[in-house]
Amino acid sequence: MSESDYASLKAKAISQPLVEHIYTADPSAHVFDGRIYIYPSHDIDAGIPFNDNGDHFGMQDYHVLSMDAPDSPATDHGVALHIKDVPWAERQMWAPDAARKGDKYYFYFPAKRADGIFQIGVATGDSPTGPFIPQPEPIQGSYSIDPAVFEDDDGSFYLYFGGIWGGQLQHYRDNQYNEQYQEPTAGGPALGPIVARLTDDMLEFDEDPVEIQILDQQGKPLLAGDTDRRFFEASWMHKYQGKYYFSYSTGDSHYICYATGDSPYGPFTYQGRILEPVVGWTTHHSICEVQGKWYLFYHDSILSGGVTHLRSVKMAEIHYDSQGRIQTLRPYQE
Ligand code: FUB
Repeated sequence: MSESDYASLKAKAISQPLVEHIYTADPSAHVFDGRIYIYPSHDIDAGIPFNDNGDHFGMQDYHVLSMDAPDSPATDHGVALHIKDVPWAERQMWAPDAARKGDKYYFYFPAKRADGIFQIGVATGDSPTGPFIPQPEPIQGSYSIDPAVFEDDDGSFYLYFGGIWGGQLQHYRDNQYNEQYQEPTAGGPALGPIVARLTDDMLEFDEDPVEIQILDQQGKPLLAGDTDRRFFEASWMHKYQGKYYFSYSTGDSHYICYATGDSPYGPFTYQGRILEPVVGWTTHHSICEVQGKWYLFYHDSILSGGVTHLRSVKMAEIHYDSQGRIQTLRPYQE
């Protein structure tokens, strides 16, 4: 696409970047004490050539953004955690999330160890904007990418995670790593996201992680070849009118989809798309209620002129119909 194509898409975009002085992606949004806090990846050009493993996503630190209200400017609170301060991590700080329990904040993040394997770490702080102090080791039994933390109504916290291809989930079965394991063939059930309840201190898994099933309307697992609907990465969980809404990216088909269920462990039944494809290969989101309205936080690569690893976080209101179905957003007006 030419520069003028991007200019015209920018004009048609339903929302503009929340910040433009740095590139940000993978926004996980929460409201703490009435203020919106966004935990994004901090995209940089690390000079690493593009490949299918996503090595060009060479992020090294995290910033936290915050806003008074959906139409207010976003504040960048600076570096909240840097890879040089994480003893076990070597590179690629990908999509994070955060939670509050009591008066402490817990920041969950994936990164690669020196041997190239992704794990998930946790860092703690006294403020929603950090700084966050990392635990010396990753969460025991954690693997793959894209942690998303969800607090249920009974006060239990769950960590959802996983992503195929560069996120390495295809190399795991029953929580065991084997490089020989690959994505199932097209006619087999797709790999599901993983969930584990967290311990009371929020620092470990309280149980063995389990794979979540995403079913079609007939109750059959989505197939690996069903790339328009199967799970790829970018888990998110929210609750709406008592139902659990699990949402995710379909990766190589570039949709944000959702599935609903009656338990934080699923199974979840596929319902439809939340967001049509954005500019850039990746799509990643969170959903958060702010002042009685619901918002999708997402990203695209318009500001960088389509550079897939230089993205900008955005937000747009979403709407449910009377059946609890989420209306699909088109990120650029026709
Ligand atoms: O930002 C790096 C990776 O790109 C994330 O972990 C994925 O979800 C995708 O957005």
